[in-house]
Parts: sequence; structure tokens; C-alpha cells
Amino acid sequence: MRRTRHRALVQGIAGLFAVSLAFLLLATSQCFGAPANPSPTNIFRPSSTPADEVFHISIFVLIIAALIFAVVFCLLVYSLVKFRRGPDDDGREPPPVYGSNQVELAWTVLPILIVLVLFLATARVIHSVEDAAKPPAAVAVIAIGHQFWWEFRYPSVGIVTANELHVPVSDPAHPTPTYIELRSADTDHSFWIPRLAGKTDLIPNRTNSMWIDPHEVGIYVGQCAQYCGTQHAKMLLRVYVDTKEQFDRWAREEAQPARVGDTVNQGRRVFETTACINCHAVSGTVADGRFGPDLTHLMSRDTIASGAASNTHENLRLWIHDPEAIKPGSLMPAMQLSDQDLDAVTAYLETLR
Ligand code: HEC
Ligand SMILES: [Cu+2]
Repeated sequence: MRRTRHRALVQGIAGLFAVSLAFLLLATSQCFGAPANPSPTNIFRPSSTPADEVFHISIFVLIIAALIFAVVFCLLVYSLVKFRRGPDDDGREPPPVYGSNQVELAWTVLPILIVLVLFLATARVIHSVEDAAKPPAAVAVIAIGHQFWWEFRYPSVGIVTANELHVPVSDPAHPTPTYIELRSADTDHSFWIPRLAGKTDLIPNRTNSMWIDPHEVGIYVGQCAQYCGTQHAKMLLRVYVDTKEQFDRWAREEAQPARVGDTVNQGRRVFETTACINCHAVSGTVADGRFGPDLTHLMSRDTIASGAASNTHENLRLWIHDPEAIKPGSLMPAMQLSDQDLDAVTAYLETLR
């Protein structure tokens, strides 16, 4: 009986050790073998100041935790081996240790010191991220979480877009960070692009804020990190970090009203006489709904439905025919259009560049 319990204990400890070691190895390989892991959401490959600082503090905490783990583990193994039941054991409890000032002090003061160090280090990072001075060249964006997509507004340049956030790359010599004001149209969401910053929640009737200053051009992905309903998992985030020129060109084009060719009058008529316009806006037309994404420059986006599908002719047509086919639980109803109207509306939307 005792023997099996003993064996189970040893096995348990060995298992715990193996799991911890595996985790530690994984973490170190992620940190130092960075290029080998191209995962677009790798938290160990930060590319912007807040994410950088979060990364450094987590490595610091990880190292302290690893040291504590190693010390406790060694003590545990030592006691198991040294004090295991011997052949001449009389089965009585050993005398307890009372009133040892050294022992009491050691297990009170040491943990307090460790917690204090962790607290101070964390407070330093929180302070430097939260209270960073906002440079005059900062870009201001309002991000609004909706079930299950993102609205992005650039109030100073009059842009409203969805799901794909464009920001300029930030050169440390001339920083152009992007300050994002976070709001929610319905329930709790959370804005998280692991390589750019830690996560911040979007809470109804409250405005939160965060900032990013990406150092490398590219696409960074993330997703809503708070369960907000059925399609929370398909509420993806894409951040396009552009060069200054690309960003300016993008912003100029987005600020234009929709350019509509006259070859698509039929589709435009279907769109403007259907409930589409109650939920969608196309600037320069009668459509000014705000429940769904702004479609003024739909074709400037690579994806539709918050990254759930790429923006191709087939997907767009399928989406309008039956959103559930791409995103079950999405809040856009299937509009029951005839095939002819469906083709016409799709053709119209495809002119919204
Ligand atoms: C009841 C409101 C509502 C109506 C009516 C509606 N939509 Fe939508 N639409 C939405 C919502 C909400 C989304 C975002 C869904 C998501 O990503 O979860 C959406 C997404 C879209 C998208 C993808 C946009 C993007 O960038 O991701 C397109 C295109 C679209 N709708 C076209 C239409 C057309 C065309 C009609 C009319 C035939 C229409 N919608 C009618 C609410 C509506
Ligand atoms: Cu969400």
C-alpha cells in the first residue's frame, strides 16, 4: 500500500518535472530560435514597443519562476531520497521544529522580497507603457468592437473602414506611433495583436486606449481575445504596417467617396432599394447604415467578414447569398436575392475600390 503510494508520488513529481522542462525548453526555443518559428502571432517575437516591454518582463518573471522551481524541486528530491522510509523505521512521527527564528525569517522575508521585485519590475513597465509621451506625429484611430467585426475610424482624416487596420511604420528616430481608442458597440471584446502589444478590452460605455509603434513593415494578425458570442473565433484582426508613402496613399484613397462606374446601375439599384442600406454605408450614396461594415472601399480589403474569408468574387457572392455559409451566427441575414440580383449586387460591390 505505502509502496504504491510512494511510487505514485515519485511518478507524479517526475511527470511534473518533465512537463515543466518541456515548457521551459519550448519557451527558450521560441525566444532564441525566433526565425525558425514564423508563427504570425508568436508572443516571443515582438515588433513594437509595448509588446517588446511585455516580452522582456515576461522573460524576467519566467527566469525567476524557473529558479524558484529549480530550488523547490531539488529540495523536494533531496527530502524524498534522504528521508525515505528505512528498514529500522519505528513508524513514529519525527519531532516538530518550533520557534526557529532563522527558518521563520527565511520563509517570510525571501518571498516578500521576490514579490516586491516582481511588483516593482511590473510597475515600471506599466508606467512606461501607460505614461509614454504622445509625439505630435501620432496617428489617432478609434476602434469599435462589434459582434463579430471591427470598425476603424480615423477622425482627423475622415476615414471609416473595417477589419483591416492600416498604420504607418514607426522609425525610432521619428516615431509615428498609432494611438487607438477602444470602444464597444455591444458587448465585451478584446483587442490583441500579440506581436504589437498586450491585450486591451473594449467595454460598452467606457473608452479604453492603447498604442503601438511597429518597427517593421508587414501584416500583423491577432484576434478578439474575449468571448463575445458565437463567432468570436472568427473575429480576426489584421494590422497592415505600411511605409509612410504607402500609408499616405492608402489614407488619401480611403477618404474619397465611392467611385461608382455606370456599368453596374442594376446592382446599385438592388443595393439601394434593399435593406442593405439600413446596415451598410457607402459614402456619397444614400446608404448610411452603421450596423455593418462600411463598404465604401470594400475592394481595398484583402478579406471579408473580419478575416473569415479572402475577398474573392466567389466568397463575396456566397457571403451575400448566405453569410452563414462562411460565418455561422453572423449578424448579417441572408437576403434571399434572386440569382440575377445577386450577380448584379456582387458586380456593383466589386466596383467599390
Ligand atoms: C441587418 C443588417 C444587415 C443587412 C440588412 C445587410 N448586412 Fe451586410 N453585414 C452586416 C454585418 C453585421 C456584417 C459583418 C458580419 C461579420 O463580419 O460578422 C456584414 C458584412 C457584409 C459584407 C462584408 C464586409 C466586410 O468588409 O467584411 C458585405 C460585402 C455585405 N455585408 C454586403 C451586404 C449586402 C450586399 C446586403 C444587402 C443585399 C447586406 N450586406 C445586408 C449586416 C447587414
Ligand atoms: Cu469580440
